Amino acid sequence: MTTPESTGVTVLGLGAMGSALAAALLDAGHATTVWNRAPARATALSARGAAAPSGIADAVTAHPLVVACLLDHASMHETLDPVLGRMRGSTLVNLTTTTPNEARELAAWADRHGVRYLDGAIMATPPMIGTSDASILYSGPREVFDDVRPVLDRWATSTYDGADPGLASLFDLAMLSGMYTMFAGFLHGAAMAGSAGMTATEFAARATPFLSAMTAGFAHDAAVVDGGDYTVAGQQSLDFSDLSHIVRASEEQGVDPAPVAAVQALISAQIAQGHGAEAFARIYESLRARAE
Ligand code: FVH
Repeated sequence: MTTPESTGVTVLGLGAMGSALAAALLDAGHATTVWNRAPARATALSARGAAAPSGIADAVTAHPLVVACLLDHASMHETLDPVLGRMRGSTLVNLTTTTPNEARELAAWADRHGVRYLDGAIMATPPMIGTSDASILYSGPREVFDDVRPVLDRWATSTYDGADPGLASLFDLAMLSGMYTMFAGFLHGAAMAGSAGMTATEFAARATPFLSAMTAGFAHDAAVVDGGDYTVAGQQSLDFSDLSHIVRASEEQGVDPAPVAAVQALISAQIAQGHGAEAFARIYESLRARAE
């Protein structure tokens, strides 16, 4: 399948993100068919020239390329189970957020129905779609990615992460895990400073330059982890990194120490195993142990 501008695309799911994806396709001149469970959400796109059949079967058979951007894994099955049998030979690009195993299950389900499946993970907000700030990760068969790439590139910088359909989701969720725990740490700090009357805005102004500078340490810790030697000289040791005083200070101020206590638990586990003199980055080994 080739995807020049004239290639039609069906978009299923017209929430904030699905609508942005469909609008970008219309902007680029693609014949676009849209479908949403609540039909009113198709009105604005229909006014811009999108076809909007009322039945899902008409939508998924309108074009050989179908893009889904629904709420979750369950809504994928709820929407497509009744019609997947009619999509044999089509390509399904799924941009719905799922876990890696849910993406793998959807890939096998599509394969059983003779549907080519590519999984995608959007690293952007709806207003970013169609701009150079947007990024979307993909995984699944390379030839499917290559075939539909001209359409994918309408939305964002497209990155191919490998044949395992779970990889796009895994790498997306890994980055979100880093982001959310970083924000939780910031908000915990804001609550500690707030216990003495500092506003969160004032704390943000002070914390942002410091925390931004600290991110330079990611590459350093990554090199230690990848090198597998936590004893290399010049590292901040786990003994030195003991955070029990921060946990205590938080409690003294009446602030829940949960985020920093979670880090302290990882440090304590490594010290208990006799690694106190080794680098802080060694907490990676405690986290990784759950996967083995
Ligand atoms: N919005 C964002 O910033 C993020 C960026 C990162 C990736 N996410 C994921 O994209 C998926 C869709 O997100 P969304 O922002 O478009 O979400 P909503 O605006 O809440 O729209 C949800 C759509 O899903 C439809 N839907 C929900 N349940 C069902 C169902 N059981 N059967 C069929 N469709 C369903 C819903 O339809 P309706 O309620 O209007 O009838 C909307 O079209 C999502 O995976 C994000 O994690 C976006």
